[in-house]
Amino acid sequence: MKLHVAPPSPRAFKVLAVARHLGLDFELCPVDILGGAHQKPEFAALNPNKKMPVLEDDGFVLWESNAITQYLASRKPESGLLPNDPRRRVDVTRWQFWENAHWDPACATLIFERLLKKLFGQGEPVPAMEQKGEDDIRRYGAVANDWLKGRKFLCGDTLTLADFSVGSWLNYAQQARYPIDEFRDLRRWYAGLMELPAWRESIVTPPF
Ligand SMILES: N[C@@H](CCC(=O)N[C@@H](CS)C(=O)NCC(=O)O)C(=O)O
Repeated sequence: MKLHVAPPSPRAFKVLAVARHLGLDFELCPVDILGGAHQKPEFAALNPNKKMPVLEDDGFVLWESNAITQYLASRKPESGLLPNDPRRRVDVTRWQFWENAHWDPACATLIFERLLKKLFGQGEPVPAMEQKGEDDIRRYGAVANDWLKGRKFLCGDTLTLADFSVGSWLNYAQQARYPIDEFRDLRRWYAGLMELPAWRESIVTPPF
C-alpha cells in the first residue's frame, strides 16, 4: 500500500497517524507540493483534483483524506476506530463531515495566512482573512469544546477516526495562533491525543 503525502499537512497527518496507529504496512511516497509534484500528469492520473493525500492499494486508488482513513480502519475493524454499530459509526462520519465542511476551512485559513503564504512567497497575511479564520475557529471550536465536556473522545469513551480528523488541525494551533485559550476541554482532549505514539511519530517539523 502506498500513501502519497506531504507529511506537514494536517490532511496527510491524519492518514499517516491512522495507518501507524493501526500498525499497517505502507510505503510513504512524499509529494513535493512546493516543487509542484502534484501538478504533474502522473500525479493527476491518480487524483484529477491534483491534491494529496492519495492512497494506492493493489490497483485501487483513493483520494480524500477522510475516505482514506475509513479505508485504513476497515483493514482492522477490531480497532474500533470505525465502529460497526450503525449509530456509533455514523457519529464518526458526522464528525468527519463536520471537519471537512467547517473545521478544515477555518484552520486552513489561518495556516495559509500566517504560515504558508510566507513559505510560498505569496505576500503578507490579509487581515480580513485572518479575522475570518479566527471567527470561524471561535465559532466551531466552541462547538467541539462544549461537545467534549464530559467526554474523553469526540465519540465517547473510545478513540475513533473522528479524533484523528478533527485533532490533526490542532497540531498548528500555536504556530498559526488559533484563538482557543478559553477552550479548556478542547485542549485537554488534544493533550490526550498527543500521548498516542502514532500521533507523536507523525508530527513533523514543518519548513516554517
Ligand atoms: N478535501 C481534501 C483536500 C486535499 C487538499 O486540499 N490537499 C492540499 C494540501 S493540504 C493540496 O494538495 N493542495 C494542492 C493544490 O491545491 O494545488 C482532503 O481532505 O484530502
